[in-house]
Amino acid sequence: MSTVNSVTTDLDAVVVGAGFAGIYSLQNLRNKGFKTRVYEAAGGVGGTWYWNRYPGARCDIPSLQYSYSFDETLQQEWQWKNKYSDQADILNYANHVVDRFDLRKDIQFDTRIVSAIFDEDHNFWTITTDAGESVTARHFVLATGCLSTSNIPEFEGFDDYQGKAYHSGRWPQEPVDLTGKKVAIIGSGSTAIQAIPAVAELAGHLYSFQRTPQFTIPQHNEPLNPEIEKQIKSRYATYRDENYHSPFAQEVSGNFETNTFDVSDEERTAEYERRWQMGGFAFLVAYADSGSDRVANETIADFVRDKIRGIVNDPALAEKLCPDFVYASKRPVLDTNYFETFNRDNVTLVDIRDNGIERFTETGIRANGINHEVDCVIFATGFDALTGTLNKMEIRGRGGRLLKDKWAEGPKAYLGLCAEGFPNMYVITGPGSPSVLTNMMVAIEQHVNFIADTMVHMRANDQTRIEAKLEAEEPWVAHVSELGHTTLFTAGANWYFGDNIPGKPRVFLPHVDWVGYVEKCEDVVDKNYDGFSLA
Ligand code: NA7
Repeated sequence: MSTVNSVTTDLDAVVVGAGFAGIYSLQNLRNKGFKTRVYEAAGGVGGTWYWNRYPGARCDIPSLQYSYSFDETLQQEWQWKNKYSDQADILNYANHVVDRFDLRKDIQFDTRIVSAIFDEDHNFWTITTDAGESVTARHFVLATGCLSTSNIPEFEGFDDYQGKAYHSGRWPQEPVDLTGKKVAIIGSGSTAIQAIPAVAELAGHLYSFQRTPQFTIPQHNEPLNPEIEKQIKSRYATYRDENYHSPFAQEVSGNFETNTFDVSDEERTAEYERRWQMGGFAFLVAYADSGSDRVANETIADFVRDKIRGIVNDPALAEKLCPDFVYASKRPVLDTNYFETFNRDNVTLVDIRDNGIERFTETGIRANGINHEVDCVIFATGFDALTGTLNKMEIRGRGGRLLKDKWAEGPKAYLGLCAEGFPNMYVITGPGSPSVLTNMMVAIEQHVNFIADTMVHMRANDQTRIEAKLEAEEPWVAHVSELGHTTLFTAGANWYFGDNIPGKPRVFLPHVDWVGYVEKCEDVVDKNYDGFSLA
């Protein structure tokens, strides 16, 4: 509880969201003596892993890395089954952490925050839930996730459709039986690429509605090798520290010295083959210029297209599955038997690249003049990334200004964490921070540590207000964009820019240089919160 300027707040901090960011915020802030409460719209913890229960849902970062590092005993004791964990195992882990640290009692479930209003005379937030309950807190922490607002495009005739329909990111809590059913999956991003092989095993027939074919490389998931586990756990803290200081905040065996055309064609192909067998995100850093030079990048694209032609039996179908954009200008995908699945008799690719979906009908989806009758449609159509969830809330900062209005032409936040005009408010892995271009667990821990340490600093110095300065925020936003444009992440239409949401301002949202970002945050603190005003 805080008492300043004769105002006592109910709480030191309100945290919105009980995914991995919210869970660690609660653990860390409570540990530092801050009275904290988490509000969560869902009926349980886990965030992304609570909602994304679609068949095949799996993390694309190895679990020995996609897990908390803040507690040595936790990381030593917890045993993962597989190299890459599925949704159920990750959710199980989230619940374990919550119970282990006795966090559940400070999480209010089934409660959505609808508004947060800042009192600039007394430096606190009044936060109101969908049940009309209001609470006051000095600090307001948005742990709402980067991909938490589903995108369901509008399709003509959808109201006529009589079958079932689910968005992957709002998958029902009760089991969905797809056995023997005719199923449509719309989309060909990470989600669809995970779901298609899993659903094909169950469904009577699966129709994959593909607008843009994707690059994907094998994940090569396997039971966790006990030797590797032992080796990592014998030096876990050091291993975490190495990853913390590595590009993308994870272990990637990158080649940062040699350029693509420094080696012969044969040598390069052998290297790509090695990386194909290795799986994971290994291609992105095959050579120093793979992610920045278009001609170099095209050699990766050619290699993957040849692989597709080698896997898919029908040559015409293989061509339809071949992507023609810059590799990694859409988020690279990892798969298990994705292209192989199109060799099955019960799978049909519906190529909607030219004409899109015409309309939904009572019985299914009409495309290319054909009505595909289905029992169930799965929208794997992505998310209003990074800003969607924040813009839905009524968040009013100084002068009653709405965050949504401040962000009308694109989100602006210093370090991708704090917005000018919105004191004592923090967006964990927000737009303008490395977020989705990293191992999210590491990015979350870094932001939460920054916030918790800032609050400790403020408490020690009798400060009740921290706010990003406009003169720091504006150059930061420009810097994130400029940096992005030095890479090929910006070389196409993608959700990093918000291209998937009609009307969304086109701004490149993630900061591409994790290592530089961490150094900047450390520098900000060393220089007594450079770019912030503290009062
Ligand atoms: P993505 O990567 O945004 O993929 C969405 C897919 O849905 C993509 O193939 C889109 O095609 C397709 N889409 C979107 N709207 C339509 C319409 N109107 N018609 C047909 N197809 C459409 O979302 P995911 O859930 O797969 O992955 C999101 C992230 O989650 C992922 O990057 C990981 O970080 C985890 P398009 O490419 O726009 O032509």
